[in-house]
Order: sequence, then C-alpha cells, then structure tokens
Amino acid sequence: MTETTDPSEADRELLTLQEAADRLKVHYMTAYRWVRKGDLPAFKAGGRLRVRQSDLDAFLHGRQVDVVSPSKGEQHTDWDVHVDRLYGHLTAGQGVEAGSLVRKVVADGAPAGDVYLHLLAPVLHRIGEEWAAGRLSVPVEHRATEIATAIMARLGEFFRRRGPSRGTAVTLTPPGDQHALAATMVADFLRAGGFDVHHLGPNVPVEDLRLFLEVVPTDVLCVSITNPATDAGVYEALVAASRRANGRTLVVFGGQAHDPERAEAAGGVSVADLGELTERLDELVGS
Ligand code: B12
Repeated sequence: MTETTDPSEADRELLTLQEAADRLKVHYMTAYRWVRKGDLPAFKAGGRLRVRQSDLDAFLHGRQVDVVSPSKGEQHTDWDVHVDRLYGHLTAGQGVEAGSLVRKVVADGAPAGDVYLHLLAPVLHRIGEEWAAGRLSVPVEHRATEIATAIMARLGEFFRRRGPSRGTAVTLTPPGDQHALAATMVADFLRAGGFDVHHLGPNVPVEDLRLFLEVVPTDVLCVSITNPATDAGVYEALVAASRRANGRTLVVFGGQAHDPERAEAAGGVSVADLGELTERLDELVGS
C-alpha cells in the first residue's frame, strides 16, 4: 500500500474501498485484507483508501481463476464447520440463513467452485444418507434441495467468464435421471472454464438430444448420471446419437452412478472429478 495526499491523484478513476469491494463481490474486510497483503494496489487520498479502476481491472483479471475455480492446495476455509451449519439450515428449511452462510463464505474469499465441491455437495450427500437411513422425510429432503437449487442459481454469476470461447458444451442428465444439481454444477464449471454452455437440465430424451445436436454445433456433451437405475444402454445411445448428429462431439460421462467401463466401451470418456473436468478437456479437445 502506498500513501499519498496528492489531490491530483483523485481522478475519476478512483474508487473507495467499499466500491471496489462491491465490484469484486466481496466483503469490505476481504478487500481490505487484499490491500494489506499488497495483492490489490491502493493508496490513501483525503484520509481514505482509494483504488484505481485500472488496478481493480488488472486484479480482477489476474484473480478471476481464483474467484471462480476450485483452489488447488492451500485452503483456509473451515469446510467441516460450514458443512454442519449448512446441513442444519437446509434441513430446518432456513433458506435465508443458508443463503447468508454461503454468501459469507464466498465474501471471505472461498472460490465459488470450492463452495460447490466442499460445501453443497457434501451437505447434499449427507442429506441423502439421512434420508436413506429413515431419519429425514421426503418433504424435508425436497425442501432442502429446493433451497440448494436457489443458492446455486445465485452463485451462478461467479462462473461467468469473459474472453474467447474455448468451445461449445451441452450438459444434461439422461432419460430417467431426475437429479439436476450436479449437471448444473458441471455447466457452471464449464462456463468458468471458458465454454459456451447449453444447459439442458435433467431427463433429456436421447432422440430429441440428437435433433438438438444436429442444429447446435457442440464440441463436448457432458452427461451427469446419479440415478443408479439408469438404463445401462444409455451410454451407447448417447454416443451413437451424438455421432449421428454431427460426428464430432466428445461425450463425457460423470456422476456418482456413472459406470466408467461402460462409458469408455461406448466410445465416451469418463471423468469422475468435476474439479479436473476442464483440464481433462484441454487434453482431450485442445483449447
Ligand atoms: C436431491 C436428491 C434427489 C432429488 C433430486 C431433485 C433435484 N432437483 O435434483 C429427487 C427427490 C428427485 C431424488 C429422487 C431419487 N433418488 Co435421490 N438423491 C438426492 C440427493 C439427496 C442429492 C443429489 C445431489 O444433488 N447431490 C449433490 C451432487 C453435487 O453430488 P454428486 O451427484 O455426487 O455430483 C458430484 C460428482 O459426482 C461430480 N459429478 C456429477 N456429475 C458429473 C458429471 C461430469 C461430467 C463430471 C466430470 C463430474 C460429475 O461432480 C459433483 C460435485 O462433486 C442424493 C444424495 C447424494 N449422495 O447425492 C440422493 C440419491 C442420489 N438418490 C437416491 C435414490 C435412491 C433416489 C430415488 C431412486 C428414490 C426413489 N425411490 O424414488 C429417486 C430416483 C429418481 C430418478 N428417476 O432420478 C440414492 C441413490 C442410491 C444409490 N446410489 O444406490 C441417493 C444417493 C440417496 C441415498 N443415499 O440413498 N433424489
């Protein structure tokens, strides 16, 4: 941080730290910490911290991957504590409290991608375990899922990325699979990774998908499979449909109930870890 009292510095480019924090979509204290660490250039003018718009743009550009993508390595967020709290809010139907908790975790600097992988997914997994053990009713699970869906809709904005497109992706779940959230996460990760995404949601009929792929040039089709009762023939059906439609779409299968062997045998690709998806796509289809 540099100190100056030169009023000529206070040109139109200057933002207060609160304005900078608002544009970065973080809490004031988070922006302040970044200034103290020297990550975000700021200086004092008229006794207040100021940030140049151009410095903010450069910071945002450099940090975009951090804000959006899962972090690798260092982790300061106490995920276990947040998982317990969010589980409590979701199962009690406390949508406002759940939303505030997630907003705070992001405002404190956690990448939105990490919120998906280390907070929402484990909470939903626990909800599934408790439902399967007969300790959570179906309405309570449904209500919790609705709140999680609303939270994800709000987090979606963190996964937008400007710049040249790396290709077009389609995301969905196959026929008979009503589990929508993981496919939405896949769509957001692909957007953050620079893809234009057509997110079709759950339960998409194969023949209708083929017609869609005929008119929408698609580089990657990402299929999320969660329902263990999914028809085993769906792997071949989806790969065949994409080949008939245009012959160029790479079909990637993932999700807790997907079968890697069937995926590969059908001519698709299996990717288990969502955090690795865009890197794997770099290897598979190039940038
Ligand atoms: C919510 C929910 C539902 C809701 C879904 C509503 C909605 N809007 O999505 C409803 C009520 C519809 C539902 C229905 C059923 N469900 Co359900 N459901 C769940 C629950 C609690 C959460 C699902 C979820 O969103 N998880 C969070 C996501 C983010 O986690 P994920 O799927 O693991 O995804 C991660 C990775 O796998 C990966 N990933 C996922 N997809 C992809 C794709 C690619 C390309 C890549 C790279 C990565 C990737 O990235 C994600 C982030 O890490 C799960 C519990 C659980 N373990 O998930 C049960 C669960 C999946 N359901 C289960 C069951 C049994 C059912 C039903 C059969 C129940 C019934 N008797 O009717 C039906 C089937 C309906 C159908 N036809 O699909 C079981 C499956 C058990 C099994 N494996 O044998 C589970 C595991 C519950 C349990 N513990 O028993 N369910």
